[in-house]
Amino acid sequence: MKRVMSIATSDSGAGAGIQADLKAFLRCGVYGTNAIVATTAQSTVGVTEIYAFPPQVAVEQIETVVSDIGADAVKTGMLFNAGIISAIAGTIDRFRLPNVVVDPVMIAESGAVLLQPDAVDTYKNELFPLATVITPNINEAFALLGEKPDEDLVKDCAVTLYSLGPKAVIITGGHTASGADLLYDGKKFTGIEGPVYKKDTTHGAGCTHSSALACFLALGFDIEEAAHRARVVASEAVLYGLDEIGAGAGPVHALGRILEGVGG
Ligand code: PXL
Repeated sequence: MKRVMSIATSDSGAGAGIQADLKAFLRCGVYGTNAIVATTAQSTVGVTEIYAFPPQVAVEQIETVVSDIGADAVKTGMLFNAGIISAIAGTIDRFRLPNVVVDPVMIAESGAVLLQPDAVDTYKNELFPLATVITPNINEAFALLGEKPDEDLVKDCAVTLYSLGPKAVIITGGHTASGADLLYDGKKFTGIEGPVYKKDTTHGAGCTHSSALACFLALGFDIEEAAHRARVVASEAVLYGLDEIGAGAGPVHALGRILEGVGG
């Protein structure tokens, strides 16, 4: 079985973060491992607290897991501060980890700040150059460049992000009019179309997408095919999302289609 590691933050409500990543890994048929860099006290309503671990805590989890289990791909999610990002980049580089998907999580749907502002440069200088794919949403893509989101300039934005060193950029479309993801691999732009479900159960959609992308790269698909497949997994997780869980935006349900008719 292929092995994929999530390097990210815990969501106690289990809709996003490490918990969403592990559910997506199961959905995609890989063995998931994790390094927890920080933890949130969080529900469907919002984030009440964030506690970041010292960077070495994450480094030791990666070293321990990789030297036994190994990894065919890794995804990074919420990394919260510059010290953690820098330590993760150094460890990914030291172990030459393959198929690195970087989801530069910055702000939760609820508005909570999930990345300290002074950490943006560390992403750009240290982690993006090691990435196979980076997967910002449109708000994150422009925020990384210190700009306001503008759907007319999204291709320029992708080109600028590509120049920072990843092999490809996917600007996810969940927050745009068309809903398509935009893939740029340094040569061409590809629109990754997929169904857009008018549902509020989007908490964890970005995490599910980047995790699924890492899985499909681990499974040997090229970036474009992996992007199409990840889009399907993320859209389905929203479609099957769980309105009945909590009072806020319900969590996605990555296993919804597979579990249809079972239990519940
Ligand atoms: O969806 C981005 C995200 C990632 N990681 C954690 C989160 C969130 C959004 O709320 O809480 C832990």
